Parts: sequence; structure tokens; C-alpha cells
Amino acid sequence: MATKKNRFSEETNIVHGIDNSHISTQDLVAPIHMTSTFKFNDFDQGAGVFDGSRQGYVYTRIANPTVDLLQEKMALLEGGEAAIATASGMAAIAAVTMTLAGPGDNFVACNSVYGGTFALFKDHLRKFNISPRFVSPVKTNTIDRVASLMDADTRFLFIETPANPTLSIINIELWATLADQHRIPLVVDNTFASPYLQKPLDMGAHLVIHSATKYLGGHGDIIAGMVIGDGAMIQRIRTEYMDHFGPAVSPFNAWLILRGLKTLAIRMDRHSSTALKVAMWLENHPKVSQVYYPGLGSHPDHLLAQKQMKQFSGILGFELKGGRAAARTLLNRVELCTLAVSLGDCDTLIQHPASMTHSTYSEADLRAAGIDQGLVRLSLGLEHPDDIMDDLETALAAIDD
Ligand code: LCS
Repeated sequence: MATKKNRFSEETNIVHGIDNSHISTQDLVAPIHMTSTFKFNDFDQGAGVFDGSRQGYVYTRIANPTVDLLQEKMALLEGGEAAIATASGMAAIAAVTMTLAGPGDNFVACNSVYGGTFALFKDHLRKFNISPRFVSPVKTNTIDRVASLMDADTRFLFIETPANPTLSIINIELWATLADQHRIPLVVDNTFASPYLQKPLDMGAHLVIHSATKYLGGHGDIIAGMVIGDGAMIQRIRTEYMDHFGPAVSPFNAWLILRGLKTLAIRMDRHSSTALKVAMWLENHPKVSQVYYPGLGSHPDHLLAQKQMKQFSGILGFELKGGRAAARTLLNRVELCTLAVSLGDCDTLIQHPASMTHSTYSEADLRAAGIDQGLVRLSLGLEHPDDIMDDLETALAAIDD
């Protein structure tokens, strides 16, 4: 894939990276193009834009200058040729899956994914006769199992790494090689890492997805998604899905993500260092039986995480010895940590996957994915780590022995 690499370092590209000047005079920060439609100078210009013989903007569902800047920036940061911004992370996943597969097709996905993704795959795509085939990333020989599930109707492979909410690490290179052998794309949801910490396209993946709601936006104030990949694939997703199913992002939200992205590197550094501190502290806590954080030596895929990621990001899971009842007490007692779904915000967020983000899983699905009733997920924010640990300590103390 011809990528948009330049001579600058990652941190510099995160702040600058793209040229804003084509849409404005001399603004340091590009303006927000809040417009539904674009005026044509005359009939021929309008007709020309529609038949593709002339350049120009037509209508914001199809393209918008502010959204274009975000797409250009994300293509650069992920090392792809092109990108699409969508109204949500779920819209990005729907756009990719509905473009790549049709009636009678199947795909193979890890069973530890965001609960909304799981519901889309398991319940809604089935209505279009598109069948998911799930594998567990924690079982040994996962890749052999993936291979055994593939056939002539398998249209793509789908993984999240680190995975929501188990923090499993999936071997991108291994899955990409298998996808190449079958001439189908590997789709990687890179939401938990962000392009600053992990670049799936460099490891052989073919499409990257984000819930931009999370680390890309970074401030908990928007819902949006991204798809990044090679130019032909991105164009196909546009023409076969985006343009007429219509899940376009608002230019205002695109602008807020561009704003948030400028601090991605320093935010991810801080999220990662705080998460490691809190993970190490939780590992020694008497009320906690297990901590899942790829940065810990005790994580089963720590070495793979070290290979794939620059740092280990800001999300961890931990298992309470007291199970669901203990989780309930903890989540009712925290004060600084906010009881809310979502992740990747400046604020520390805490939630209970089995009853919240992954409530779309049946009991059997939860068991198969290794999501226990005692599992709590924590997205470390930018507060002082000592304050976060103090808050957790007080709340953990309220759990009965
Ligand atoms: N991919 C991942 C890995 C996610 O965690 C989420 C949302 C999505 C895609 C969907 O993105 P959205 O449409 O929400 O922008 N994850 C959430 C979570 O763990 N808690 O609340 C939302």
C-alpha cells in the first residue's frame, strides 16, 4: 500500500501532519464548514461534479472540506492511503461489514469485541444472511481454528486488539498472513490503542476501524468513527455504502476530533503510564484475583503486546474475588472514577462489562468470551494516578470480605 509517510516524527505529524491551506486563506486552525450543500457556478459545473468530470464539493453527506481534513490526517497517522469518517464507530463497522459481505457470505471474528459490534454481527447481519463465525482469542492454536472456519464464502477476518473488554492481544501479523493466503482483508479495530501506539496496516492488516468517540476525540464530547485503508477499498466503501446509506459525520464533530488529535501523543503517554501504575497496584490488592493489562508481565500475551504496541494504552480489566456483588459495591462507592460506559476520555471511567457494555452477550456468550461477572473495566483518565488509586482503595474497602 502506498502510504503517506513524510520526513517528520510521529509526534510532529500528530500536531501538524496535513496542509490546511487548500480550504482557507491563512488560518492556523482550519474553519468548520457547517454547510449541507455547495453552490455551483453554473449548470455545467453542477452536472460535471455529478458525472465525475469536474472536481468540487456537492453535498455534505458525500464530502465536506472539514471532514476531508480529518480523513487526510487519519490516513497519515495510520499509514493508509485514504480514510472515511463516519457518524459513529458502529457506523464504521457496519459500513465495512456490509460492503465486504453479502447474502450467503460469512466472516471470522474474535468473540471478545465491543458489545455493540457483537450484537451487529450476531443478531443484525444474520438478517442479511451474513454469518459470523466466532473464535476465542484466549484458546491455544487460535489461528488454526480460524483457518478451519474459513471457506470459499469467507469475505473478511475481524479482530480488536487489545480486545474489549478482556484486553486480549491478537497477533495481527498471523491473522494478516492467513487473510492474504485467502485473498480477503483483515479488518482491525484499533480503538483501544490509537495509531500512536499501534499501526495495524504496517503489520499487514488491510483495513483499520476506530470508534473516534474514544482516544481520537479524547474528550468525551462526540460520537464518530473512522475507516482507513487502501484507496480502492475506501472508494468501494464510499460508493457501495456510505454515499447512500448515509452515516456521514457532522463537520462539527470532525473538527472536534482534529482538535483532540493534536494532543493524542501526550494523552496516550499519560493514559498508558497511569494505567500501568494502577494495574501494578491492583495486582497486589487483596480483593482482586486477576488484573488484565497488556503492560503487565503477568499478561499471557505481554511479549506480543510489546512487539505490536509502543505502549499499552489506558484501559485495564480486573476480576474481583467477590464476583458481581463485589463489582456492584465498588461501582456504587467510587467518587472520582465515573460510573459510565465509554473509554479514552480525560475522565477516568469505570463500568461492569457483563451487565453494561457487553449486556448484548448471552450467559453462554459471556462464558465463551471469558467475560466473568466479577470483571470490572477501568479507562484511566488524565487525573493524578494517586487520586485514582485513593478513590479505588476507599471503594474496594467497602466490599465485604
Ligand atoms: N469499537 C470498539 C472497540 C468500541 O469500544 C466501541 C464502543 C465501538 C467500536 C463503537 O463505537 P461508537 O459507535 O460507540 O463510537 N465502545 C464502547 C464501550 O466500550 N463503552 O461504550 C461504548
